[in-house]
Amino acid sequence: MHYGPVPRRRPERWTFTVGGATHDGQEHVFSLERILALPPSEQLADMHCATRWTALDQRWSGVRAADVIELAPPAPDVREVLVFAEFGYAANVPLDDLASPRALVATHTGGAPLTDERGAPMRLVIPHLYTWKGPKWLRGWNYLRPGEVDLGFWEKRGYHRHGDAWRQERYGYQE
Ligand SMILES: Nc1nc2c(c(=O)[nH]1)N[C@H]1C(S)=C(S)[C@@H](COP(=O)(O)O)O[C@H]1N2
Ligand SMILES: [Mo]
Repeated sequence: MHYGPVPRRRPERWTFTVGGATHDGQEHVFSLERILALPPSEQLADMHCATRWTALDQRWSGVRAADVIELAPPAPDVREVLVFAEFGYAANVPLDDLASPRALVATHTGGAPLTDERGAPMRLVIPHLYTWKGPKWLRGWNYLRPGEVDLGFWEKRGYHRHGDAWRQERYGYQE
C-alpha cells in the first residue's frame, strides 16, 4: 500500500544518502553494499497503518538504523530527521526513535528478500510508530536543525510528526 509507482530494481545504482545537519557538515553517500555490510539485525513488528489496518507480528531483518547513524552522525543539537524514499515520499521521525535499537533498515521480511512492491531493496521499520513512518524504497535521511520545518508526505497532509502508534498520535493537532 503506497502512493506512486514502484521503482525499477537497480541495486547496483542504489545509493543511501545522509545529509542535512550532519556532525561534520558533509553529505554522506553510501553504496548499498556498505549499508548491507553492517551487522545483521532482526525485529518483530506489528504494522499500524493510521488509516486502514494493522498486521501483527511480521518478522523483519536487515541492519540497525542506529548503525547507519554511526556511519554519518548528526550534529549534537539534532532532534528530528526527515527520512526519504525514491519518488519523493518522506516522513518525519524523531532522532531518538530512529536511533532506537528497534529501528531497522529492513531488506527481508518473513525470511525472504523484500519484493519490489514491499520496498526492495530496503525500507525503514520502526515497530512502535505508524507504518507511514517507514518509507519503502528508502534512499536516506536528512538531519533537521532545531526549528527547521521540512515535512514528509503525510505530515504535510496534517498527520503527526512523531506518530507513536501506542499513543495514537495520528494528527498534527495532537502535537
Ligand atoms: N515510499 C513509500 N513508502 C511507504 C508508503 C508510500 O506511499 N511510499 N506508504 C506507507 C504506508 S501509509 C503504509 S501503511 C506502508 C504499507 O506497507 P506495505 O505495502 O508493505 O503493506 O508503507 C509505508 N511506506
Ligand atoms: Mo498507511
